[in-house]
Amino acid sequence: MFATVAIVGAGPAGLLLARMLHNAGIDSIVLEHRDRAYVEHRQRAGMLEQGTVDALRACGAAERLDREGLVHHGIELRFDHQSHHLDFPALTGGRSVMIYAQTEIVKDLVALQLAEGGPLLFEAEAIAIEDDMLTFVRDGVEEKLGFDFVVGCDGFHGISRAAIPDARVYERDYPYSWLGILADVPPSCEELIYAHSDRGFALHSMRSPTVSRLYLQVPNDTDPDDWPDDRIWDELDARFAVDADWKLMRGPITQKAVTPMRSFVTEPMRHGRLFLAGDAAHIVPPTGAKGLNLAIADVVTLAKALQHWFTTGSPDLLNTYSDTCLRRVWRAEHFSYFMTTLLHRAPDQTPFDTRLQLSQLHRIADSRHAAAELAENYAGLP
Ligand code: FAS
Ligand code: PHB
Repeated sequence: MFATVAIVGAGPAGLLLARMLHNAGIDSIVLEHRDRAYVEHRQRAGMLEQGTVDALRACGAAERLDREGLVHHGIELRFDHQSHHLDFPALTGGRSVMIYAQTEIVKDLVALQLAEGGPLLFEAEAIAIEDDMLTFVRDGVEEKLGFDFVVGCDGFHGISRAAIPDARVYERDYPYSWLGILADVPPSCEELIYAHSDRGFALHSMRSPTVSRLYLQVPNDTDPDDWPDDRIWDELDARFAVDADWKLMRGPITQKAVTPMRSFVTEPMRHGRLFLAGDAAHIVPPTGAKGLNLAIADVVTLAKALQHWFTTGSPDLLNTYSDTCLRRVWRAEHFSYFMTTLLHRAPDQTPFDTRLQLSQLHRIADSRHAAAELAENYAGLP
């Protein structure tokens, strides 16, 4: 078996890359370890930067997104029982963001790939990547796949990162996690609420006019089963408390999961014919809503570089891929770290630390410049 571009992983990075290469007339094969149902129903991100929406539209994968996506013109910061809205278009020269679940992006891209694209092999686990060949296992049988280029879109737990010799790793683990829920209840807000409280962080997001997505900071190693619905809603009520006429609507919780928080970057993101994209190369704490958007930005950059190579024979963009991506990655790493340490309550937090957080939050609420810095990073830098 041979493909011009072998893609390991059918998450948003691998699937969008395959779609963009298909549109550019470059053949690829996508290998995905899990089955279709698992990949399409794994609850993850939901906040899309304008660049992500533009990329999906440009490759013809945004028809349902444009019908069902929720355009948001800002976020609310809630602290000291007060609400402060950040007006993104006013602060960023017109940029907005969109809520559309990662699961839906994956479903849309899988459908397109199966209908029009190259092979998308589910339950096909890559087990070794060599210079011009990879080995994968399907139905218990080892198979070989030759390639001109191989792209590791296999996420944080994939194998591709290990194929880069002498990689430099930068990482930070956080002393808390997120308990994320899906609830069959209309959102209690038009746009997202990021709440700082003495009890810890909480985030009110959503998936549709009838489904809410909420998160609350919990200790690492929290067992979701220790959090019955009433306990979750009571805790969220306490953390979203505000001196205003506002009520958190409750409803049946249909999904609960705990996600640890980590910052992680591996450099470089390329070795010879092997390129890394998305979570295979970097992880951010989800407080800045950057993970999915970084993955998309990586493959947009790589698709352009591959198309440049095949149309001009110039390796220039391939040679600068890693540095180009890492500039954006480190900006997102810093912003995600900033938002996480600003809003969460560390187990060893002192009253001094809390005063510093509140001072920064008041600065953002009172200063157009400070608010613009957050809004520009959140809505996505060009
Ligand atoms: P993915 O991890 O999505 O996809 C990698 C794919 O590769 C998987 O399908 C995997 O099965 C496959 N794979 C792995 N090894 C393989 C092998 N050897 N052979 C073949 N296939 C293999 N980001 C946000 O912006 N906001 C959030 O709220 C948010 N919440 C998250 C919650 C969780 C639990 C996790 C884990 C991540 C979350 N993220 C969030 C980040 C997330 O959205 C990622 O940034 C995004 O999924 C990255 O996409 P990919 O790089 O495609 O990796
Ligand atoms: C989500 O809707 O899942 C979401 C939104 C913003 C974040 C994290 C998660 O910062």
